Amino acid sequence: MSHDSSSTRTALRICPLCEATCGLTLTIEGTRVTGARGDRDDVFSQGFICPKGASIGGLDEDPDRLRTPLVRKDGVLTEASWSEAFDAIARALPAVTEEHGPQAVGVVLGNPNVHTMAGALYPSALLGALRTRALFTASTLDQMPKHVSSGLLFGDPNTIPVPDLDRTGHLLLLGANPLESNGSLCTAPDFPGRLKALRRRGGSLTVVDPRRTRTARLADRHVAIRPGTDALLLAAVTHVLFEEKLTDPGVLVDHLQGIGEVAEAVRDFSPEAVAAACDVDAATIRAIARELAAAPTAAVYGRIGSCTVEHGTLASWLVDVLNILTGNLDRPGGALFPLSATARAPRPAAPGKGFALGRWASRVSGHPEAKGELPISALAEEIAVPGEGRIRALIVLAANPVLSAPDGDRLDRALADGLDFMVSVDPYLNETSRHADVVLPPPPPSQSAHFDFAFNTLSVRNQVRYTRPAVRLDADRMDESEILARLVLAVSGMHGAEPDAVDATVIDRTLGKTVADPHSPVHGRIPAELAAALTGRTGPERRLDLMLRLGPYGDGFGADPDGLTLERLLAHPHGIDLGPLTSRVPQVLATRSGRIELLPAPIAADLPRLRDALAGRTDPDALVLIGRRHLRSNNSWMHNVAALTGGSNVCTLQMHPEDAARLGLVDGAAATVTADGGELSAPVEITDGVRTGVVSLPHGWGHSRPGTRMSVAAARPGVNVNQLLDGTRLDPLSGTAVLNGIPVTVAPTR
Ligand SMILES: Nc1nc2c(c(=O)[nH]1)N[C@H]1C(S)=C(S)[C@@H](COP(=O)(O)OP(=O)(O)OC[C@H]3O[C@@H](n4cnc5c(=O)[nH]c(N)nc54)[C@H](O)[C@@H]3O)O[C@H]1N2
Ligand SMILES: Nc1nc2c(c(=O)[nH]1)N[C@H]1C(S)=C(S)[C@@H](COP(=O)(O)OP(=O)(O)OC[C@H]3O[C@@H](n4cnc5c(=O)[nH]c(N)nc54)[C@H](O)[C@@H]3O)O[C@H]1N2
Ligand code: SF4
Ligand SMILES: [Mo]
Repeated sequence: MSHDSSSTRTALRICPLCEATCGLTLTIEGTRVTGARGDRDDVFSQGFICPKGASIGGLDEDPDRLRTPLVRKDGVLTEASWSEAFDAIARALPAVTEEHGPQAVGVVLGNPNVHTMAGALYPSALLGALRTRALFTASTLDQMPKHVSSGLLFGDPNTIPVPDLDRTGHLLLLGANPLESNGSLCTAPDFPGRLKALRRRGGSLTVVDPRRTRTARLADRHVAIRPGTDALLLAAVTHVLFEEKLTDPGVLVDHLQGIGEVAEAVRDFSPEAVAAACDVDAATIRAIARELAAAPTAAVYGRIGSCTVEHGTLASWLVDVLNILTGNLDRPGGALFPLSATARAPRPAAPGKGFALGRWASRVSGHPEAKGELPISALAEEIAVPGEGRIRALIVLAANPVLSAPDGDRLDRALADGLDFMVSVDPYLNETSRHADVVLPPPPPSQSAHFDFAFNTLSVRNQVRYTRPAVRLDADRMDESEILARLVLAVSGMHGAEPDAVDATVIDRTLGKTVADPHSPVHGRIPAELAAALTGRTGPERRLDLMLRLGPYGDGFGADPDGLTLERLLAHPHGIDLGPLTSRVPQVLATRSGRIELLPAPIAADLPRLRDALAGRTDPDALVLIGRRHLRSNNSWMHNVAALTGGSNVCTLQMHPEDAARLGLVDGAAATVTADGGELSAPVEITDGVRTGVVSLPHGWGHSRPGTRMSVAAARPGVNVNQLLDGTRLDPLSGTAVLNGIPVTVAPTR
């Protein structure tokens, strides 16, 4: 690789900007990324690219991106050296734990942790070193309901089935808009093309969404449901399957328990009973059920609009209940469990430990933990409310909860006034990181290696790809893996040790366990010899090699000489295709019964709340608020790339013409929106793309706070939709914030 500053070359880089994980071919002049196109030879994405991927050069060289650490000196964030920054952390954080106990240090993990290698490899070591339960992540603004339903049904919260997009005959898609989001919990580069291919091969698509989205416009049937009522709709579809004797779980029947109980549980939810609440007529609901049952293969898939709602866990559960009852779970063309190259190698089916909820609770409001996390909606009160166990220091990795979580103003105040010490690992000085005492900036994507530990477990095809840094790390920057390893050392009393020590510890521990496992190909071998056999230039690469070799396709350190290793993967720069998804039940099940537990007790206990929702809303003029995503945006942090601003990517309040007329609002007028948590004013965009009774604002805007350094975003700040929430509306089983279906009033701004 040449680093001559005048030369032009290309390099491969897997795009980290959304879950589609497209392979990109970057054009590099000197050390600058001057262009990006889809890598036609990528085994998975085959040349697909979207406007965000094409603009990655602009993001990479954004002049507002921090280059050096910032350390607060006399109240002011000041450029500092890496050693000053880690010295400050090593002085402050262990002292907080020592004085106030481990729960006094909170950790916040944001979305980009699933898009970086560092975010996959180091947070568990960090949490282990801190011994804190004060963990808050973007999952409780997102997919936690799916983790909970999977944990309860299958015994493992990460055992999530994905729709077999390329082979299914029918897709029932709820609350997702992959034509803008490019898909989520379903990694599929060129999701739009795959939906069009479904139609071309004679399959059908039903989209349930209060808005007529670009995805809905591709559908055979678009159901403009009333927000927040998907669980009712799905319960009614389930009801019809039982009533009309359309259930047929097929070969799954030997691995199921609780079918009769589910039939009983949905008895009250007839299409006629839910029609008014959902604002979907009973005949349509029956048609949805019959189509699902009649399709040769089908998959039900729900995302944000079915998760971040009052009954998010129930809706997520019903999605898979329907896949199971129609015999589509675990069969080609249905919904299947991917098998990632870095997953644990499959072992013989056996009962597992099951999934427990609520093993502890949050201090102030007593919210139960889910998957070891507390609701991020409760972060502000856990800092602000005095008492034993209050959070006094915070480590924020790749998160911007001041904009992304409910009631940002309260959190903003809590971060400003309630903390003794805060660290942010973030490339930007933004609404959240401006409160930190130390900001540690990771390098731009071009200077980072990439492997999709998370998304390969959610991928519509088994495949494996790895890209090394496309550009050499600038001398004054630090790789994010090293940043996080040094952070682990700084909080463990090992400040100053070599960061590789963290990786070596993980490798030793993993090997120690694996050689003791009779099902492992390395059973009985000597850990030190195996560790010495690992290849890779860096700690993260050696860990990747370890996982690949012990994984389902691995060489097992020689047990299968044709198996996967890091070296073999490096020899395939466009990736290795590992074939279509295959059936994995019962081997994937980890419930205590060893079966799919169709009606878990926590779900049954939450059903009365759903029954209460049958009453629906009575005021015909009532409005509810929902969100939306734009193709050229990404949560709160991509509004600083000039190439992606403008066009349809705007922070407007979408409203149906009838509602606008009733309220005396014209297109472009300022409207004041009021809800539990506050009010804001946004320009109205009148469109019949959103149904009556519903208004929509995108999230991630509101870049108007002082002390940030995002000049492009600040020029078009928009408003923070989450300011309308007070943080009290949660899906109780998962602790996920209700972000869709919020009652609001709207009036012209005076
Ligand atoms: N109303 C409403 N609110 C929502 C949603 C909604 O639909 N409606 N969606 C929710 C969802 S699904 C999510 S996932 C959350 C996201 O919530 P967050 O994760 O809190 O928000 P992001 O905007 O993704 O912020 C990511 C942060 O990571 C930084 N970052 C970017 N790249 C890197 C990197 O490589 N390394 C590091 N260390 N940092 C990086 C960014 O600068 C930014 O500060 O928002 C949620 N909020
Ligand atoms: N361009 C872009 N891509 C992204 C992101 C981004 O911010 N921008 N964010 C990334 C992240 S973190 C995630 S989690 C994924 C999310 O990926 P998706 O789940 O596809 O996200 P959205 O595009 O928000 O689609 C949610 C849809 O739900 C609808 N909806 C709202 N309320 C309800 C309801 O009650 N019921 C039903 N049935 N529908 C409802 C909304 O109108 C919207 O069209 O996208 C990822 N990709
Ligand atoms: S679809 Fe997602 S992964 Fe693909 S280029 Fe666009 S942002 Fe990157
Ligand atoms: Mo998300």
